[in-house]
Amino acid sequence: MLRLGQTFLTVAAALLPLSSSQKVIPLSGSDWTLSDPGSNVSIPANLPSQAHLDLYAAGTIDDPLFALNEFSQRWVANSNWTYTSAPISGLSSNGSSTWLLFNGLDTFASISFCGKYVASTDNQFRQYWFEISEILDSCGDEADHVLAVNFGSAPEIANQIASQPGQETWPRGVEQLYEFPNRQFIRKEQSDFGWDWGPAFAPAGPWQPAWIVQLGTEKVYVRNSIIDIYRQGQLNLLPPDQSQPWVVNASLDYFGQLPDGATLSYTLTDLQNKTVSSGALSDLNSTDATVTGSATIPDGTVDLWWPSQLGSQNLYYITISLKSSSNSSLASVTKRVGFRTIVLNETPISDAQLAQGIAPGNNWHFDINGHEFYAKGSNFIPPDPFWARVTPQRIEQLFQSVVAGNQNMLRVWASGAYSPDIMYDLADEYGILLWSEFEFGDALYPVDQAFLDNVRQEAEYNVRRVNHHPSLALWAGGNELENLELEIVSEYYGPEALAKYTAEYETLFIDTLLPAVFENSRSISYTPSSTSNGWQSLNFSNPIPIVERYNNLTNGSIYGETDFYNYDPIVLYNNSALPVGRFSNEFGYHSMPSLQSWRQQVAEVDLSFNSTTVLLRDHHYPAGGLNTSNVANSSAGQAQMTEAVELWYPTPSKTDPVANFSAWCHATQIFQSDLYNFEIAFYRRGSGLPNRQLGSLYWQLEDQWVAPTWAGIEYDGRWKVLHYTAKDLYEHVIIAPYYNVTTGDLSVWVTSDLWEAVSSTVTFAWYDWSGTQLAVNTSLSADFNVGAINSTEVLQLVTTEVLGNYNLTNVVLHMTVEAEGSLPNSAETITFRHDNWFHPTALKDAQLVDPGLGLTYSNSSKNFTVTASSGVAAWVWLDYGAGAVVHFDSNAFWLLPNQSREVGFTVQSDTTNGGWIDTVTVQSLWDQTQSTTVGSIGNGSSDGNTPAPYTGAAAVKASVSVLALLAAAIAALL
Ligand code: BMA
Repeated sequence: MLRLGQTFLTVAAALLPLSSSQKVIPLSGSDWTLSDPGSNVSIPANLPSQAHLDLYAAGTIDDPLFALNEFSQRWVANSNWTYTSAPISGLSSNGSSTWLLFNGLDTFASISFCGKYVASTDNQFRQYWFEISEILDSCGDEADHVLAVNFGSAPEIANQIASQPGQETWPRGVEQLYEFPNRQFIRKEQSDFGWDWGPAFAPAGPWQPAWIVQLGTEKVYVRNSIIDIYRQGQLNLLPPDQSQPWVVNASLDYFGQLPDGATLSYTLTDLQNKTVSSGALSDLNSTDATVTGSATIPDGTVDLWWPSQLGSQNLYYITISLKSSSNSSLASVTKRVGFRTIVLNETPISDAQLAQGIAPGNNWHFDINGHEFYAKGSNFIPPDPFWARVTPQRIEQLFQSVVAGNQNMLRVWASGAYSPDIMYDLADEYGILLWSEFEFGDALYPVDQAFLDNVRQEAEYNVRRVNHHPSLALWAGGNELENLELEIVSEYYGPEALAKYTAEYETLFIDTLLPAVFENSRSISYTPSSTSNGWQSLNFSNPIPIVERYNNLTNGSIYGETDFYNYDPIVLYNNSALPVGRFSNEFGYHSMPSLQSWRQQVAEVDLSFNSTTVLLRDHHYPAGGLNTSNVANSSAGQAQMTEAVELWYPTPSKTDPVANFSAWCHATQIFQSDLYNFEIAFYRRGSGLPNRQLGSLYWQLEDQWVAPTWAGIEYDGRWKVLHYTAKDLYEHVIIAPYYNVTTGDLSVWVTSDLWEAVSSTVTFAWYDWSGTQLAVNTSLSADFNVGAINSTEVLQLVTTEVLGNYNLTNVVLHMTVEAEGSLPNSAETITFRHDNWFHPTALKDAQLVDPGLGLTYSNSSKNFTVTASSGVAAWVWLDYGAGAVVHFDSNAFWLLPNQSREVGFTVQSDTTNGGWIDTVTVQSLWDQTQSTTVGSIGNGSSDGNTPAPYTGAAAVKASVSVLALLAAAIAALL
């Protein structure tokens, strides 16, 4: 992976105009006041911001994320908020034009300058610019140069729009209603009105930077731009000819006055500032808002950009210069770019593919630089209910976890906000493909002309803003539109309703959004809905080239992507329940966060599974309205987790109530991981089956508060069990069991996503739980060849036949694979190793024994060593106390007696000055049922185990830590 450390420079450079007679005054800063006469508030404020954040900083409200403040702070969403600037200095009256430029106003804003009305806005996702020259000319002195932006209440305005006469309605159940209703009428982050993993704050405010720009005559300001890099002849959605030269198409969006005869040129440099290519742009085309041109760069001039683990993340800077006919600079834009092609390949299965055993139908996978690859990843949700406080550092820490978790793709889910540039910048550097979506989800939307025009503007702005990033993988119209929304209509409201709403769906998601992508970019594919069965036909001689397939399916053929949820925990290990498609874009089950995280947002007295606070923070299932007593729905979600634990695992039984709560939280995470392991292994095995399955993106990467959700990473960055086990199952070469509980058929497969065939050696060993090897008559070792991005069966048996002499509750199978090979685009030979475990009965029924776990820490090697001494240790778990975010190199693994594992770690943040090391504990499934004697895990006690012994230099620290543990335990009791 390439790291540049130049991210911020890049962003700044992209915005800086290079012209002497321009003045650009940033409005960011703390010189603002937030007020609402209705609630008698007037406090210092910031830009960018959202009202809740300023109110919290001023002490007017408590932490919005604490306990049930979400409910008690609804008045904030129902109020009108005005952001007022201090007098803006430096505005000269001799500029020929003066403009306000906002990169994002959330959402219904009325803007005034010098006390005079300027304009109103109604779309969180658009950039707005307004000329205020006349107002400035008639304004008094500098003290009057005051900007005020008044934000109306989004929930109230949404209700007003919904109740307008003649407004569109939909049948009951079509709008997935979380908390505030009517989100589909407004262009604002849809999850701001509530979702099943988050709170509903409906925040308001200037959430993105803003500027005042003054221009001289015949001057322009470039407010946005697009750079599109593609192979000559390339068409969206079709694999291009990789031998063609690159085309660079650049288009600048400006305001001001473009003089006649202006020219465009480009300079492409590498990151060391060495010019790689330069010249004039040809085929110039200008309007009163854009100026466009293109150049051709021969193939081989540049190195390709690749996703993480598939090659290097080669990046370049491109500067586009706009000059007058007399060669003086009008503007210049620099963006960091990469050269790659990425295509969502939905072409029909070819004869050659059929001959390889691939089932007929259509492909549905991504090709990077002409290569198919296995997409491994998860779904990204807004990392905070308040985007204005999401720092680049937080995104970078998440992306570090994504890459450390062996993921190469994120689906940036459709009902948050369009990702900020910094997110794409970081994804470019880390090699993470971002499947990006327009912000529509789990509803059908209005199609009146004003709404469509508004959407088109929003789409154009964002498509053009981010297109140059090599990490941009796809545009999708929205979330669960065809597979959920149109299905609901079809199932409950009949063919007439289906025809009407399908036509409306096409008006918005095909006729409006597709051209917003295809008329701006040749390099990016578009699909109207995640999830879908893909296109049925593609013909670029039609103005709208795609015809969706919907349910025009042929028996025996396979199409499209899958989305799968089943909250009956019996689904675990039931292969026949899982969908067989070409790609899985979401699947999952929720789990509780850790005790350490709960403590950040919930009072100590509420730390129990069914406390009102914990219960009501479970929004699965959502309240479906504004009631604050969603006990029945929340209980159903909580029950799904507890029933899963009771069905499959030893039930936690600790005497200390907080330790018991913690053990339950942990148990729900083990079930979640078990289920995702099973599903990821199933989807990945499909790469070698007729469905030629080429992607697994689970739901969901991370949390935006502390609550029971599908996340693998908690709000502060701590990894749940899931992120560790997904990392393991996303290794390149994996071995995994597939078991039919009813018939006893066990089959073991090796799956590889490497781009060349590898020969592998697999081993099998049977044990009882005490770790004694069993004389089971099956193969113990064998060699296999696994094809490129493929899977191979390496063992097949019927447990009842082979294990007839044994009690199945006392049998475990350990399987390993070792393969030599290379990563794509690398000559280095690597040994890939993976191991896995199979137990024929539920772990609840297994004859677990105390594995006698021990833990040591070496200060010199900075490694922990975990050892099992007296039995097979299942789900070994290294844990650590509050105040730090640490990722162990491996966790949630299994150990045989007399086996030990060294575990390194990465510290992501630490307020304990290294003290977290002394809080590390180790446990396994066995410990879940052992009673607790002292304290609680989160404060560093050992959950019923004696604190782990340390060796070497760390021993000194350890003795200090015993005191710290005691102090913490006493504090917890007081
Ligand atoms: C899918 C997602 C989200 C949702 C998740 C869990 O529906 O697309 O809308 O949060 O599952 O229910």
